[in-house]
Amino acid sequence: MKKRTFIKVSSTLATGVILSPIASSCHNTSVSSMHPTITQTLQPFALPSLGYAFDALEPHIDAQTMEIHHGKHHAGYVNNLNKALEGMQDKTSQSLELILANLSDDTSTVALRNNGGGHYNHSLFWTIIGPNKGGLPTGALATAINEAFGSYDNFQVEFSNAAKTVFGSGWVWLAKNDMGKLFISKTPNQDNPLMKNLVAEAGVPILGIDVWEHAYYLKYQNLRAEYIKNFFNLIDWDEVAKRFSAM
Ligand code: MN3
Repeated sequence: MKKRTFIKVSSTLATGVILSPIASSCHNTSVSSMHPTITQTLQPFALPSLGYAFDALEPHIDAQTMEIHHGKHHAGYVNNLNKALEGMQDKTSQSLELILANLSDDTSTVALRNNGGGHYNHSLFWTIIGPNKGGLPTGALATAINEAFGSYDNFQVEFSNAAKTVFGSGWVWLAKNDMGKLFISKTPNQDNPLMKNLVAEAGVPILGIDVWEHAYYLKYQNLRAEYIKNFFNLIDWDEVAKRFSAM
């Protein structure tokens, strides 16, 4: 094989790991069939590496919180997800996104819902924050935010207010519906907008904030609003824009 051909094939394969479309076992208009996968496509699922050091998000998120959050909480979701999938032969070749999209409100799939959501949500979360980030979205994403919320400032207020008012444990999302429109939503526990049978508004999340107490309590204690304010100093808008454009 010529060197140039090899490089082309390699880069296609590398991209495929992240952006491979989901097998077409669901109909084309479903959001779940249109967006890139976040986690690896082959099971069993594994804890992804962070991509930066535990202390890299200081002072906004402290190193101890990151170490426990990634190494204990997220690892726990991955382990329990794999356990929940044992014996579910029909799901062993499915992407996590497809599994989540097909969940129903059925008590027999509670472990799959909680741990599958937990793995997906945290895998997304680590990638849309990073050291020396923050700032403002640009390009098509900025335009879409302005269209949906009037202005970036309004978006920030609405997103922050949603995050402040999650009762108990949960997440707040910026997501894109299958009409291409952005929306903000709150979900309890480890649910997310991919779970189209379980949420009020379905879509593909492109940004999310974890407002479980384990995400901030060591540093912020009861001051969730401070954590939310500082979260904006960590958002990797280039990464969010990639997810926005990928569908
Ligand atoms: Mn968490």
